[in-house]
Amino acid sequence: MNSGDSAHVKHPTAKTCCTPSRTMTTVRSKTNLPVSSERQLRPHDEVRLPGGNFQMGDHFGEGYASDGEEPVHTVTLPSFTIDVTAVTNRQFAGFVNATAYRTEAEKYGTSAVFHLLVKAAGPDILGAATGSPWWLNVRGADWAHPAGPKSHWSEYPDHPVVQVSHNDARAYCDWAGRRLPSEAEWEYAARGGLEGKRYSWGNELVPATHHHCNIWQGTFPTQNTADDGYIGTAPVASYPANGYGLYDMAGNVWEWCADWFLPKYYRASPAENPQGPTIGAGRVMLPRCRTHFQHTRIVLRQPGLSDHRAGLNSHRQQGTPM
Ligand SMILES: [Ca+2]
Repeated sequence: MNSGDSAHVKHPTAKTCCTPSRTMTTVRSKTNLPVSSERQLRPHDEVRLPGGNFQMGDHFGEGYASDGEEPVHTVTLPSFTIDVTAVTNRQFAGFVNATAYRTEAEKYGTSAVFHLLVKAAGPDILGAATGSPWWLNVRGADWAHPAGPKSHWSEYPDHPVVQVSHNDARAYCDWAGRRLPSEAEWEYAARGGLEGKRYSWGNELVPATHHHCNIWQGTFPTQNTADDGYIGTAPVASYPANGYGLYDMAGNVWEWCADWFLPKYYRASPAENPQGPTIGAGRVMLPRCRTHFQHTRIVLRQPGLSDHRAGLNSHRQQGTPM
């Protein structure tokens, strides 16, 4: 499917980072978990990006007004490093095994699973989300059982970990001696050196019939043709990297950023290394994904409460002290 410009109609309504400690279990992190030598468990491939200026925000006027993707504004960032992929199930299992950390989904006992992906007995399916009934509340769904009690992460070791809240993602980062990227860092990284493009590879969603990310094809939310190869999540790095060597900067999963979310923030955002507002309506998730072109654009942003978790919530890490 080629998105075509005619389809792009504006919706009407719509720190300090620790230097990674390489000593094992002798240092306590901010979440009171042992700080690991993550490289002993699984290398986090990362790239160092050059500092510089870029134009942040929606160049096409296609976003939901309530998401506050405009105005486009100049942002300057120092050099930083970022993981080349989202954190995988295998990596998150290393964290849990080392710390016995319990995610918020495990504490609550339930989480949301997309209705076509549920692997649970009938009594464990507790109901549908108001306003988005394709998300089902499933007892026993958590990072280790991403589709419900009848699934297990080991079936998908190289898929991005899901069912993690913002609090869970920060706990992981603290343990690894790293942090979540700011929203500005994430968008800068996602652009891959391109200026003012819609996607991290250009302006066409599927150029020359080559899929560059895992999203929905078909009639949402009932028919997914999986033209890109996947109905659920895809293993990380299943599609070409962007110009900075980063994978999956569109589609596949939502990724948490460090920033609080305020729709009006772009109107007053500082030009130098913005860190987001001091308080907001939840944390920034980028990019909302998987359903259509609107959810694949670099600039897409939406809030999520810090304990929000679902079958698409994931994260990647940023490694340079600020
Ligand atoms: Ca897909």
